[in-house]
Amino acid sequence: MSASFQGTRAARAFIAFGANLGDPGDAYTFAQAQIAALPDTRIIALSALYRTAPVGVSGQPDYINAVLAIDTRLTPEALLEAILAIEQRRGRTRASFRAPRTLDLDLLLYEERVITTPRLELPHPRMHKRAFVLIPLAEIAPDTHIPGYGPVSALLTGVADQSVTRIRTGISGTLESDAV
Ligand code: PH2
Ligand code: MG
Ligand code: MG
Repeated sequence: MSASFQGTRAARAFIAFGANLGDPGDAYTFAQAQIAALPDTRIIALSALYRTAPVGVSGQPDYINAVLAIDTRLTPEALLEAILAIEQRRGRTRASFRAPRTLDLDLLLYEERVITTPRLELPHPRMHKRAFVLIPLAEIAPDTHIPGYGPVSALLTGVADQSVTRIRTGISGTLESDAV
């Protein structure tokens, strides 16, 4: 699924947002504005925010996760560099692998491209088993095909044991549960 703008075909790509330090609601707003300002790039859809239990790490605060769909004429490599630069502008430091973070932006998918380089792996190698990616992705694009794994919607039952709660943004960055 691709759109066309400025006369040239654009690629549909998906970016995962994550944060579990600082003000995640504000970080999501920041990320949206920064991604929208990238050259030859437009935001197509934004998922809600989700509060998620940390996966693969222990003793960390819950994460706030979301997924953005974009159309872009940047190459996958240029897009990756651009989102890593956005993390840096938010003051992201890499204390250690999987340390708590103020802003994590991961390139999940770029069309149905399969790329394996030291810098970039597409599709994102762990996305198919992470509810904190699959659930927000299914909210905005359930038919999305993950190369090697099939449609997003078919993978949801496999991650049903992972804790993910949809939330909405409240006033000045507070995050309230949607549950009533
Ligand atoms: N990111 C990680 C490690 N574990 N767990 C959740 N729930 N959400 C994340 O974004 C996340 C994680 C490394 O990037
Ligand atoms: Mg990540
Ligand atoms: Mg990352």
